[in-house]
Amino acid sequence: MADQFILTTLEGPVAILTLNRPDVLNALNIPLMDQLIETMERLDNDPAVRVMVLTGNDRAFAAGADIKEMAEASIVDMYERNNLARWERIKRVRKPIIAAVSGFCLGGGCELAMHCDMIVAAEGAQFGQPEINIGVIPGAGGTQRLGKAVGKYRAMELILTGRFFSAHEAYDAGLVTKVVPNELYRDEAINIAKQIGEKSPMAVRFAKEAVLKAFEMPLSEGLDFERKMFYMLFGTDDQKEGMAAFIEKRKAKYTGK
Ligand code: DAK
Repeated sequence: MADQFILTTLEGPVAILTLNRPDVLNALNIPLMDQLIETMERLDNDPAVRVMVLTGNDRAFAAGADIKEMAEASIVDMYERNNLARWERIKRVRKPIIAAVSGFCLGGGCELAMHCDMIVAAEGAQFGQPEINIGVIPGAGGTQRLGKAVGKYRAMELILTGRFFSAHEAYDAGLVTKVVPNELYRDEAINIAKQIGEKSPMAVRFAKEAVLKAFEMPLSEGLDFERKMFYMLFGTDDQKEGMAAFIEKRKAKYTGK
């Protein structure tokens, strides 16, 4: 049987995906990435799941792409592996994904966290884009997404020096949603996921899509997109239920219809 690089558990509407190559600090090799993407796509299509939490272990979320897998590769090897296509599929997952980060969150690991919609970090977590130290640059969006999160001048320093930075620095710079005591990172991510799991699933997915558009579209087009998504929700049972529940002073029960 193939190694199981992704462990999956369910807590109500929350699916928890755990990266599982602990011996190499969850270095992201191709088999792990393939399993991760297959798992995410399966859960994205499973109506019982409303939110995903992606985590590693206490020592590492992920210390980057697997350096040993690419050390001897040629340009053609890298091109034919077509890794970017794998990452594009993560970008297309419609349900929210919360990264629960402890320990090392480096290189491709940091980029993976940035593909998620929120990042909950243990206070001892260490972030970084250290690719410059091994003669390359970030290749899964780090040069673009880190700058969008923390601004050009901080991203430039972090990417050009490759230095590690703490969870608190990441939070202060806007990369991290929340910093919590070391023992609570997983619980807190699940706690946020459960809150989201109680909302209308269609509204949640539309909200995710609309927020992400802000990073890809000019403001006027983003506003137009938001307005259309807003109107479309009036075609759902959940909008009727949500507003009726408010008026009747009761808790809404969303069905995802
Ligand atoms: N790859 C492979 N193995 C790794 C690894 C990695 N990224 N990080 C750690 N390991 C392995 C170590 O080799 C070691 O294995 P053994 O020697 O025991 O067999 C084991 O994990 C434990 O690591 P250490 O012994 O080094 O542990 P320390 O506590 O001393 O140090 C460390 C921890 C995180 C500071 C250190 O391991 C380290 O610096 N790791 C490398 C961090 C790094 O440079 N990360 C960036 C890699 S480049 C792309 C998509 C993605 C990417 C590029 C393109 N496309 C879509 C095109 C991403 C690139 C990268 O992430």
